[in-house]
Amino acid sequence: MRFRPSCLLTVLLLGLGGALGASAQAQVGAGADDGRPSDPKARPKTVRLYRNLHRLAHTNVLFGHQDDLAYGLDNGRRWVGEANRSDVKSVTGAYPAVYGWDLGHLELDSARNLDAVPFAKIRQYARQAYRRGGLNTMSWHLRNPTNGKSAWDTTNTVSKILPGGLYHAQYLVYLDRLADYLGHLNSGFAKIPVVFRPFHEHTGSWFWWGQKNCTTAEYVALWRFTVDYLRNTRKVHHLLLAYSAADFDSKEQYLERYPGDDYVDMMGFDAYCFGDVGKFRQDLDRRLALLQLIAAEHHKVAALTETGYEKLPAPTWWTQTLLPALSNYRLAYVLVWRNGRPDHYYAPFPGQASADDFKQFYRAPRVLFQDRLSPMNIYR
Ligand code: BMA
Repeated sequence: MRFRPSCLLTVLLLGLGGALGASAQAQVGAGADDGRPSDPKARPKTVRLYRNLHRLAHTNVLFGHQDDLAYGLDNGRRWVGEANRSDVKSVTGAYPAVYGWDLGHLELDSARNLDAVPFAKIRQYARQAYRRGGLNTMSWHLRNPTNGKSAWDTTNTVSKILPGGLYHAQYLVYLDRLADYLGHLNSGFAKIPVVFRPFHEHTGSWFWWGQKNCTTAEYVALWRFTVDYLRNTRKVHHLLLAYSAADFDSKEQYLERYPGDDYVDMMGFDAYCFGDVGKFRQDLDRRLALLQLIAAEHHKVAALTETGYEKLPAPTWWTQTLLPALSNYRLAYVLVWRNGRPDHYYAPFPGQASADDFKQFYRAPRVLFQDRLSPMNIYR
């Protein structure tokens, strides 16, 4: 649904009942900053999705989960690849609104991603999510093109894969595989719009594209080259580009490696809770406030692109920590990381300590899961 400030729409929105909070309804259409995506040739559904995300962020935040449909946990044991299963749905009755996937190892022409999810399955899941009216976002923990080691191999790399570099041809092989895959993400004749989030957490130094592992000019050149190649050489026009930092403490730091308004649609950051819940909340608030300001100045959509508290030991983390932070800012979505192992999960499953609190979080008017998002049709 696009939020045009018309009477008819107001009636429709009110008719949605609990779909939007009371304060949210009052704001619909007010001061909407609904620009076009940075790609001048963005496909119509991608353009409409972007407008709707801009508008929705005034009133709601979409809840997302990485690898939600691919696997999860059951009393601490793993389930993998069961049709229509989702830990988020097992607890709340609803699928998440945002589905995160990772394309790491696609560049190797591997059948499975770095977390063993088959790429053929990711395509099916993305299609299911899209048909339900959900949003797909894809990150890319791509291998180091200079030596084939992992994304966490911090050997000096970026200068060597840019045009003129010794490993540029190898990077093009990686990019072509990415473009082939994205180009075949479709539902009928329509390409499925994707929030693509490459070279993430770049203010940290744990990936080969991280802060200490390349210069600002190199990072920016890598981003621009990648986007130009996908758009101009490979004609991929169904992406919204997400620029997503790790920790940052100022606007200057956040923007230091910003590739420019023509290359970015969404601005976000990744932030995890590591036990000190109070500190997490403080840091999160400070960064969300900065992000909201920066995104508004650049007319971009803001999102909390990754968050979570591993193993969720605090039973009320959802309603007492995350929700109050989300409610204060304009964010299109928040995504928690994957339920990968009994010692590495970020969404509850039935019986998990925070499951009841997560049900309350699900009922918060501001937070949208798939059930309340679907009728809004973000692609229309
Ligand atoms: C990390 C962990 C890893 C995983 C990687 C990419 O945060 O979850 O186990 O391989 O993300 O999904």
